[in-house]
Amino acid sequence: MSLIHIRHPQISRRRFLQLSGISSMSLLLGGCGTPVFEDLVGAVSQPLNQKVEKLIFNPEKLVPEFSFQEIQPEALIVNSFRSTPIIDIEKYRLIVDGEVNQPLNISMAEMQNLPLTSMIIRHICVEGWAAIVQWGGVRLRDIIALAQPKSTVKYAYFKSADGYYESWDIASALHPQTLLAYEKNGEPLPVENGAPLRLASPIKLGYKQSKWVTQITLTSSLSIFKGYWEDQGYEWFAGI
Ligand SMILES: Nc1nc2c(c(=O)[nH]1)N[C@H]1C(S)=C(S)[C@@H](COP(=O)(O)O)O[C@H]1N2
Ligand SMILES: [Mo]
Repeated sequence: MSLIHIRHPQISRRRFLQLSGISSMSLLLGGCGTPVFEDLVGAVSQPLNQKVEKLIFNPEKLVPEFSFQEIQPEALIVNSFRSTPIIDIEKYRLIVDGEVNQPLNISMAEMQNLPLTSMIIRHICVEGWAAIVQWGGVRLRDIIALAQPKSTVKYAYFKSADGYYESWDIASALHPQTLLAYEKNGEPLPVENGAPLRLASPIKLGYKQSKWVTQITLTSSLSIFKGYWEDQGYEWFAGI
């Protein structure tokens, strides 16, 4: 049983500045001045800011992970309901918006400078298959903390480049094992599996784990559209 491995466990403010690069951080700030800069750095060097902490109402029980030997490289079936989108990595940006104080626009280069977490978990698809997979990426809670959500936030909406969409309760989105993954089984994430960025989490069924995520919107209310499968009758919470 391995717990989550964090490659930069105690990331110092100075190290974070080096990793991010001040010039690229200005992109995170949307080109405006530096007063919020210290806040942004603080938000990642401590795992959560207080605003985010307030949003967590469930205990953060960690799901036990698997060992490296248990990975099943062939078992993860590509399950895409529309065609695989073509995404230009250089132009790709993850947008984080909604009820936040600091909307974000993050490139993959910036993403890869944030602390990397790796986990080995079981992916479960309701169509009757499962696979033990290693995912590497950034904790979604770190991205949410950077955006400085307002205390009204209860849900996260995920838009994907293939037209897929999903919504999650904020507690599940903030769970420490919910990642925005860009690696699969130690390799760069293949495009069929959702590159450049997909959700990966041991606490939700496969259809909640959006591939090719382009936009995350934090909101206080769910719309009548809850998710690609949910809107056809599948369960919304879909916890495991
Ligand atoms: N954007 C997008 N995300 C998606 C899907 C999809 O069709 N489009 N399929 C979902 C389903 S049902 C499953 S089981 C997993 C499959 O992930 P994989 O193709 O990497 O195995 O992706 C989920 N995320
Ligand atoms: Mo699935």
